[in-house]
Amino acid sequence: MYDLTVIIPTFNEEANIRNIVMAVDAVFHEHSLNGQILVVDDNSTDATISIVNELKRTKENVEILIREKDHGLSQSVSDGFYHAVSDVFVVIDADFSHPPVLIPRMYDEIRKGNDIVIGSRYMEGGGIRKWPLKRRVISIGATFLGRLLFPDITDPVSGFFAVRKEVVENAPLKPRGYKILLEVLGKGTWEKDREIPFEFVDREIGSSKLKIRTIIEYAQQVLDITLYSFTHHESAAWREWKRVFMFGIVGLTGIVVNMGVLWYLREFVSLDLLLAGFIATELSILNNFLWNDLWTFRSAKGRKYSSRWHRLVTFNLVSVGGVVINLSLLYILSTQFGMYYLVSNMIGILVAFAWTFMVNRRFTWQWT
Ligand SMILES: Nc1nc2c(ncn2[C@@H]2O[C@H](COP(=O)(O)OP(=O)(O)O)[C@@H](O)[C@H]2O)c(=O)[nH]1
Ligand SMILES: [Mg+2]
Repeated sequence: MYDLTVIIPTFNEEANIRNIVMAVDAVFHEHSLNGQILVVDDNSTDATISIVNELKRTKENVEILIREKDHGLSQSVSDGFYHAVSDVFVVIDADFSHPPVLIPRMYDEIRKGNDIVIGSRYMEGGGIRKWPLKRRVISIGATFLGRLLFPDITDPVSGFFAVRKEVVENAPLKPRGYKILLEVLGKGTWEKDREIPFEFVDREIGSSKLKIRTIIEYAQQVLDITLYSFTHHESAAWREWKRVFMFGIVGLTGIVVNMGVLWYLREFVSLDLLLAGFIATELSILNNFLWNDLWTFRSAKGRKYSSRWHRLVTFNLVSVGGVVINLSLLYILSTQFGMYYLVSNMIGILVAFAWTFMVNRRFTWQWT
């Protein structure tokens, strides 16, 4: 039984495989770690397999798993989980895009009680070197989508991460495409995560295998995890969606308050329409604030560290911002882009909803 298993997925990596195995093994020695190295190869057509077999002769902690069907990076990593002989797994690329020197820190963080430790390119201190603009744009798009599910994780699609065996052991992973981490976050059983910044360096040798199909598969994967979270309320993504739904329900009660007050002020007080509208809006904002404060975000950190008045003022300002976004989109999309005004308004409402949710979550209630 090893302390940890470093899983290296490979496909035609003859130029890198020897160096990466040696580098990981050197890190093990330096930090007195009893580590296993598990190469999961998709039946490479170059010398990758023979090089690993040769390394195996002198290093008994090196293993290779050769896959013959269901070719794919995520599938390979997921197979690696089931073949590893330890309780902690670290996944790392073969092409030196991920620095092996961080492995001991990741392992430490797991031992300190984190379930998942992620090497992040997008947190402070992290970065990407030598990537063409196209790759950057695709990656930022993918990361943004992933963050909709896990807003507190800066790099939910990183290929460099450590995970405790129990997280993935019974998870119904449906591995496909490139983003195995997102699948682990979405379907795994975990509570605590930790991110460590690193600088991603694009490969010097060999070629990348990212294809258009990969992007389509990724969109399917995000959708699948979202649907999964709707029916598996113990999942991490549900923790977030639950709050979005609660926030939405509160928003609906706000509409009822708004309409009711407007009707009352017009019918029984005969107030000026604009004034009545203003009071109705303000009261509905107050209604929404109270329900969100007492229900949606009842266990938020911000409720301990800020006064209710402070939160109310922030919430009010964010709501006004939401109205401005809604009206601007209604106006711009209808007049500049010729969209049917009810459609522009619907888009405006959705964007304003997303804005008010995210900004209030972050600033009013300091949810993390
Ligand atoms: N087993 C397996 N490994 C793969 C596959 N595609 C890529 N890899 C490995 O996954 C890692 C990252 O792949 P790479 O092509 O460099 O992706 P990029 O860094 O995102 O451009 C490398 O170690 C590759 O050898 C695959 O289909 N199967
Ligand atoms: Mg690479």
